[in-house]
Amino acid sequence: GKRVKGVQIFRPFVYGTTARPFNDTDNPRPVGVSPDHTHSWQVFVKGVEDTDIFYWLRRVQFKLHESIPNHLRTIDAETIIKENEALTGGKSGKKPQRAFVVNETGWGEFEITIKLYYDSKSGEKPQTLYHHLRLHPYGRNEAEKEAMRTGGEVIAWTYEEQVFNEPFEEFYKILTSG
Ligand code: SLL
Repeated sequence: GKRVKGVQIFRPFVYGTTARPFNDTDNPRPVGVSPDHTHSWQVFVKGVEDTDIFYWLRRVQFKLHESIPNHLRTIDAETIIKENEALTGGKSGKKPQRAFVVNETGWGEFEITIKLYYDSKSGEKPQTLYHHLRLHPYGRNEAEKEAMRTGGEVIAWTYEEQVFNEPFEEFYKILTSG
């Protein structure tokens, strides 16, 4: 295929983790979860303000710590889209899923490897991101830590921009017909 010369397409997205300590009120440890697990957490890749990214990002593979069963988690856009289609018209009241996401519980922080796979028409190789799972309040100062403590959530999110440089014509159409 031919490339569209002199063109760069930017698509914003956000990735990271959100963690919550177990407690007796709004986040009890689920039945069956090991008593040494202290937190529930999730890792995700999604569009900014939940905008659609499934048209350019087709698969995300999360590599978790090896102490976690099934530590390689692969999420396909196609699977989420099918699940969303099954929801429409349903009475479940569930909202469509816009994110590549893995929900887990655990006790320790570690580095998560996030591999992004693009639409095959893009000709782009997969790209790898690294993200440190944060369970404990952090910050540049005590005030920032205190804010996380009282918020009950430890948020570690990174805003990124995916650049497609001189995309193939076919992929350019996909990128711009949204
Ligand atoms: C640490 N280097 O020592 C890190 C390792 C591993 C965290 C953290 C296991 C969860 C499960 C879990 O939370 N591992 O057993 O499913 O802090």
